Amino acid sequence: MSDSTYTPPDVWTWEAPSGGQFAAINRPISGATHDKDLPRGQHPFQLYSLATPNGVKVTVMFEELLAAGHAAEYDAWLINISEGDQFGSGFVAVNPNSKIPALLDHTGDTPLRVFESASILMHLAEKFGAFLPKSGPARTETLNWLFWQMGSAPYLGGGFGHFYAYAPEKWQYPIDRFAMEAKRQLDVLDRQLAERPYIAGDEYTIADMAIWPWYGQLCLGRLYNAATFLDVASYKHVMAWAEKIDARPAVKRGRMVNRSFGEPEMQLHERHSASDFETRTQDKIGG
Ligand SMILES: N[C@@H](CCC(=O)N[C@@H](CS)C(=O)NCC(=O)O)C(=O)O
Repeated sequence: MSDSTYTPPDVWTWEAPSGGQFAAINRPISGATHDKDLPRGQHPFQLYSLATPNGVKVTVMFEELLAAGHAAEYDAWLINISEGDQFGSGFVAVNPNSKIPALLDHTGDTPLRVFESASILMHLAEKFGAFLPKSGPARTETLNWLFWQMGSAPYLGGGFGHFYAYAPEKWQYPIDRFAMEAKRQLDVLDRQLAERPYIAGDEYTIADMAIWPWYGQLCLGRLYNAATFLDVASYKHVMAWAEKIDARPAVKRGRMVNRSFGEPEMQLHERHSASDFETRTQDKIGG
């Protein structure tokens, strides 16, 4: 695998896991591996997720909506992707792509499935008329950056993060390739944030909520332990924006929901009510 003389066969076949973190859950076919219904709570929105950057986008959005007074009460259920929960039949019915986050919206006559984090953010923003300008250039600019995030973050996560932090060995070629791209993306953001307080302009929007969990948390030293390697301190405007968003109470709560790793006081495995942040974190309930 690390042999530079490797010659790809005519037809790739799935053999032994390729090694590295997550190798056990990677497979070249889609669909359910086992029957498992999803739980349902009492609120109109049922979220099935995990506090990775893609999951945090949506829990931050819910907590921001609630903080702004919208009726966005939700139940958040933990999907443990390292144990294969995303391949259960109930989850696959909500997201055939088997990735968190996935949402069931029960506010209509029939449950509506919403998957892909940007689709969930847009769905909620439009439903509540919040964090996305309704029309005009400001709306377009917000969507520009929302979709920039969807296209760019796989180079940071699946590219840089995978080869820098998770691959079984360190190979210079992919680390150079993706460090270069991650730094170029940070520079794109830095130039944008030099001119305005939030990504898309004067307002905090779903574009900030999508980009911060990846690039903001990278700058805050929470992703891949790569802050020094990528010299994130040199992106001063991204850094200041990252800290400003990190200070929002709803962002702190959003980071805690469906978190099953890290400090016990920051872990709220399931969220069913606002009081859970005071009473149901892992330091309180243990286990
Ligand atoms: N483009 C998707 C990406 C979602 C995604 O990659 N989720 C990861 C966790 S961050 C996942 O569920 N991985 C499980 C797997 O690959 O089996 C989105 O933004 O919702």
